[in-house]
Amino acid sequence: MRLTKKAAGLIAAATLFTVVAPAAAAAASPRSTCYGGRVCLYAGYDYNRGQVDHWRDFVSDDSNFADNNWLNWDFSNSWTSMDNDTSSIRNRIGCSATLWQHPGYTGAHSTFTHNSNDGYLANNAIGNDRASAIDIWCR
Ligand SMILES: [Ca+2]
Ligand SMILES: [Ca+2]
Ligand SMILES: [Ca+2]
Repeated sequence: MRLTKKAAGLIAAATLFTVVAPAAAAAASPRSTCYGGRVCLYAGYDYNRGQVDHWRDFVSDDSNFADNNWLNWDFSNSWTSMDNDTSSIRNRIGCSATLWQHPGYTGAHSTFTHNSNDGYLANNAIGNDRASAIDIWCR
């Protein structure tokens, strides 16, 4: 006689995965996003893409950049002067903003309307690495 073995398998599919997406390391990305209510200036072309992320945002006029340092991506002080170093701009302040060549709002200048972006200031009147003041029309 032969015995037929029957294997009864019970598979308990206790496969319940609770996937908690880890908080994205937002701090690791450049500050190329400019939030509402600000004008954002960048030390490099193209909002610092692929470059050292020195940036700074403004909510009101600043007549002289000589006493402003760039911020790092994590908002820390870069200890690098932002005077004569702006290369691109995003405007989200809600009105136009003008960059000026010299402190006190004089010299060559370029105006950027609300919601505009310019990743290459070399072909603007203000030029590359020349801005020393910002005039925000509505503040
Ligand atoms: Ca620059
Ligand atoms: Ca330009
Ligand atoms: Ca200047």
